[in-house]
Amino acid sequence: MATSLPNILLTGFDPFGGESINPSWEAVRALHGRRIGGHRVVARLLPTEFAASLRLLKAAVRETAPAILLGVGQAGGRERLSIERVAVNLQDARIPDNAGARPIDQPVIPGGPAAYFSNLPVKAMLAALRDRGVPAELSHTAGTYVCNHVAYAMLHLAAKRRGARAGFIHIPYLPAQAARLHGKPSMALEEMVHGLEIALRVAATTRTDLTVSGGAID
Ligand code: PCA
Repeated sequence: MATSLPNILLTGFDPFGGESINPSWEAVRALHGRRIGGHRVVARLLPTEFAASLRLLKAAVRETAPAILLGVGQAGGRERLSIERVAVNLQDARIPDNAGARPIDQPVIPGGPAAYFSNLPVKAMLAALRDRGVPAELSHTAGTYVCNHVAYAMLHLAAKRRGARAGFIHIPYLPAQAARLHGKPSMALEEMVHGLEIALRVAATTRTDLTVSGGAID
């Protein structure tokens, strides 16, 4: 029965920084209700706000009791699906969030560890994306803005819930956004949705990650 499937909580953000669209919500909402790897996808919109995003995230976790949490956010300027490996316990906002808050050097969770690694099989996810021809990379920083904030909170929540796993993927601008900016890469929405579906399938069906190099020197 559909209702007995474990849930994947998949989140996207509303537009910020002067944009009128956020590719993360467009991509995420296309997967709402889908069955992937024996799990049911529940998509939720989070505001690009430090405080409210965590309130909504916690409520969504209580409501859906997810086995997997995957946050998705826009990283304008990146040219590939960017699988984040780490989130840090730091808020340092370059621009105010959508509520006007601009925290500087504040922790996401006071007293929490300095950082968490994603416990999703990030290298297997990357390999599957590349095999299927979707441009993807591992990233070692999710920044210090609202995406890192939500990624850190997801990993913190997953660490406290037995068996729960969490991660975060940054995605490029959509072509319509890049068309108004000079020299910025973009990716079609269908490609992003396809890529997220591949990544989620691997996450849902793979327990042990690949031991292959994914390191970076710079
Ligand atoms: N990207 C921002 C926050 C919301 C989003 O989609 C970030 O990378 O922090």
